[in-house]
Amino acid sequence: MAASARITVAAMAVIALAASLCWVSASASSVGEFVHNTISSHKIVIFSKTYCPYCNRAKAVFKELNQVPYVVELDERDDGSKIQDYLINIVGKRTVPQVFINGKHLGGSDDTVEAYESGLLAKLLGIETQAHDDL
Ligand SMILES: N[C@@H](CCC(=O)N[C@@H](CS)C(=O)NCC(=O)O)C(=O)O
Repeated sequence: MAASARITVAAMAVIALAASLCWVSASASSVGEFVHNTISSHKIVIFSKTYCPYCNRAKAVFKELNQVPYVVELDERDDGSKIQDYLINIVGKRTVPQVFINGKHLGGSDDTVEAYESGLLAKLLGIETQAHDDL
């Protein structure tokens, strides 16, 4: 192969590599943007999976409190796995559910039930509650 052809091939490889790095980074930042926008624009956010019993338990808490959370079902989205990976940066784990109240991380299902039972959740939501049902 002539020297000029080798240079052209090398240049094309560099351009392809740069383009793929840009694509990966744009896709990661759009996932991050989605996560942060979602958390900051809804009072209650649950990152969930439709078939997850722990997620159903967390959803039941909000139903009990007559609150309607904004639910992101990760198993119903093409970028669900990327969102779940991104959430590790914020919550330190890869399990669902992950619950956010007023932009702040509350925790998973156990944390949500605990906060419900202690009255902390009602306090965070600024609502009154009566006696708690076991969930
Ligand atoms: N103790 C955790 C349990 C959560 C959990 O184990 N969730 C399962 C789904 S039901 C999970 O995230 N598994 C890993 C995955 O789905 O990627 C909590 O209270 O949230």
